[in-house]
Order: sequence, then structure tokens, then C-alpha cells
Amino acid sequence: MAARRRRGPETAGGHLGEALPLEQKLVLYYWMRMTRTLEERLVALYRQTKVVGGLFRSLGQEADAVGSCFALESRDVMSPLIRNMGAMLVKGATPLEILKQYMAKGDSPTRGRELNIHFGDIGPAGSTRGFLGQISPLGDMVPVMAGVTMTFKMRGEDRVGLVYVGDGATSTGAFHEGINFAAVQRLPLVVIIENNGYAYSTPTAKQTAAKQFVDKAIGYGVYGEQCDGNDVLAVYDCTKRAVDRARAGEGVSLLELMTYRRKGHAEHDNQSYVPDGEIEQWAAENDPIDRFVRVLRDREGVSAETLAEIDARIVREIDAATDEAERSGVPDPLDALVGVYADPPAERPLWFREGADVSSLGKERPEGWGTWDASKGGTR
Ligand SMILES: Cc1ncc(C[n+]2csc(CCOP(=O)(O)OP(=O)(O)O)c2C)c(N)n1
Ligand SMILES: [Mg+2]
Repeated sequence: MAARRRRGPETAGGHLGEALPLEQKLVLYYWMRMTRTLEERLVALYRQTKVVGGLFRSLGQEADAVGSCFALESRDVMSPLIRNMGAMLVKGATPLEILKQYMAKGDSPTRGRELNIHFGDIGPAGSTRGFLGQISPLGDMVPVMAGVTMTFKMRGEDRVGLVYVGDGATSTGAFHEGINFAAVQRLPLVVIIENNGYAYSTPTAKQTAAKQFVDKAIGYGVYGEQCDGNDVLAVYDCTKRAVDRARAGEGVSLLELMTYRRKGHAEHDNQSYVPDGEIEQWAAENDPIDRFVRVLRDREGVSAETLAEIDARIVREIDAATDEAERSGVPDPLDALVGVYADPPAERPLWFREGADVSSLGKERPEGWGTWDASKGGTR
């Protein structure tokens, strides 16, 4: 029987986030601030054309990524999306890897093949950090994570999976098939819907006729909970509860984190479709870092100096990582062939073997290779 609850004082076992020791709360602060500052650095590098692909921000969503991933153990596996850099950092991805990745460096995790945070580190428990390389088709990571958590169940491993999807991704067939399969199999999977108000330019009201995404939990027969995604302790609280349920064999949970995407889909998007004043209001009244700073200062007695020290340490760490990433070279063109068909390649590629001067022939590859020749202007 599905249950749906909102976070409240009646929650069994108390508020797990509020019960975290201060030391852990400061770690949450560190990761939220790191996420924001690292993204700001990436924007600066983007404007200098050193970040060469798209740049996707999670401004205003840091609590949702950081607070949820913080509820996982190191042996658990998480599947992030473009706005979950904070979750990847919590799971062990380093600012240096992320900078090199965005700058397409030859020694980045994907060796310059991909210009975003689509990289992973998965394997047996204890041997890797436990995050998947995301794929772009929306919703597809749900069936992938159903498969991952099915292996945990079949092998009797004490491991939980967490998959993030946006509000837009819930409209795909893959989301439905994945969560339904995981629900039926009672897999140890937490599905987080990050309701940030928009999918590209489509507002949530045009994404679903449901009043709220958490209502979908009832249809799948799984536990559902909605929480304030800009309150990092509330996010930790509800995710930890879902993770504990999964670990105890109680199956899938569907969580809806209420947040807001303050930047466009990516840096190129001018957000002309957003009503006047909406972004400013969220920034002024519901910034997750500002809110948590108030909690730390007013409720936990943390001084402004302590927080300023953490902020300064983060800037030093990002400065050092930026310098190191800038020193790295671009990928060797031949490396594009490694890990594609055979690794290492059985033979040197044909056009190099023939010694063809590609540019003087005015075509991408030698004729024998069968690709289009611009100078002949016709058949392929
Ligand atoms: C199946 C599919 N359709 C369309 C796209 C193009 N696309 C990429 S991101 C995006 C919007 C995603 O919105 P949402 O799921 O709400 O995530 P958010 O960007 O808000 O974090 C779209 C339409 C895609 N990647 N996959
Ligand atoms: Mg969205």
C-alpha cells in the first residue's frame, strides 16, 4: 500500500537532518558552497572560451544534490544528472576532474571526449566511488539504475541505488518502465524527482496534469515523500529515510524535491520565458545556502569567521585545481580511436598508414575510406 507523507514533526525517528552533529552540518555547508563556487569558476572559464562545451548550472539547487547524496554510504551507487555536480562531489568526484572534464583536457576522466560531467566510477563495493556516467536521453537512467540495484539484490549485497531525474524526465516512457520494474521487483532504489519548475522552457504545469509529482508514487505502489528541496537538512532527512527503507528490503521510494532552477537550461539560455520577478524572488527569499547559513548561525551558533574560513579554503582549492587543469594538454587526436572498437587498437588507422595528406586532398579522409568528398560535391 502506497504511503505519502510530507516532512513534519510527526516523522518517526525524529528529524534525521537536524540530529546530525555540527561537524557533519559544516561538511554539508562545505559541499554546497564548493558546488556554487566551482560553478562560478566554470562560468568565468566559459566566458574565456576555456570551457568549450555547454555549461549547466545548479544555482539554487545545491541543497537538493548535496543533502540527498549525503544520505548514501560509500558502497552505494548514485546516478547524477547535469545539475547534480554537488552530488558527484559528495560521492568523491574532485574539482580537478570536473575542471579538466569541462575544459576537454586529454587527461580528463573521459580524455577530452565529453565536455561536461558525464563520467563515472563504478565497480565492486569499496573499489570505486560509486557514481554512474550519465547518459542524456531523459529518464533512461531509471531503468539503468533498476538494473544496477537488481544486481545488488541478486548478489545479496548491502547496497542502495539513488537516481536523479528532472520534472521533465518524468514524462518519458523510460521513467515509467524503469520505476515500475524496480517497484515490482522491490529493488533497493531511491528515485528523486527534482522539481525545479522547468524542463528547458516548459513549466511544470505543462509537464503533468498531476497536482504534484509525488502523487505518482501511489500509481507505482511505492513509498512517496515530498520535501522542501532548498532546505538541506530536510533533504537529508527524507532521503536518509528512503535509503534506510531500501536497505531494509522495503523497496523503491519516490521523492519529490521542491526547488527552483535560477539559471537557464544552460549558459546560452536567456530565460525570456520566465515571468518577471520570479527568479529574483527565489534568489531573495529561498536561496538554499543563505537559508542554511541562517540555521548554522542562529541555531547552531556558528560564527561568521568559521564560515568565511571555509569559503576561503574552497577558493584556494579551486584556484589550485584550475591552475593544474590549465596546465594539462589537449587530447592526442589518435586517442579518439582508443576504447571505441578495440582497446588497444589492433592496427594503426588506415589514413595514417597510407600517409594521406588529409588537408591537401580537401576531404576529411582518403577516398578509399568511403566518406564524403566535398570537392566532388555529390555522392557518399
Ligand atoms: C528523451 C529526451 N528528450 C529531450 C531531450 C532534450 N533535453 C535535454 S535536457 C531537457 C530538459 C530537462 O528538464 P528536466 O528533466 O526538468 O531537468 P532539468 O534540466 O530541469 O534539471 C531536454 C528537453 C533529451 N535529452 N532526452
Ligand atoms: Mg526541471
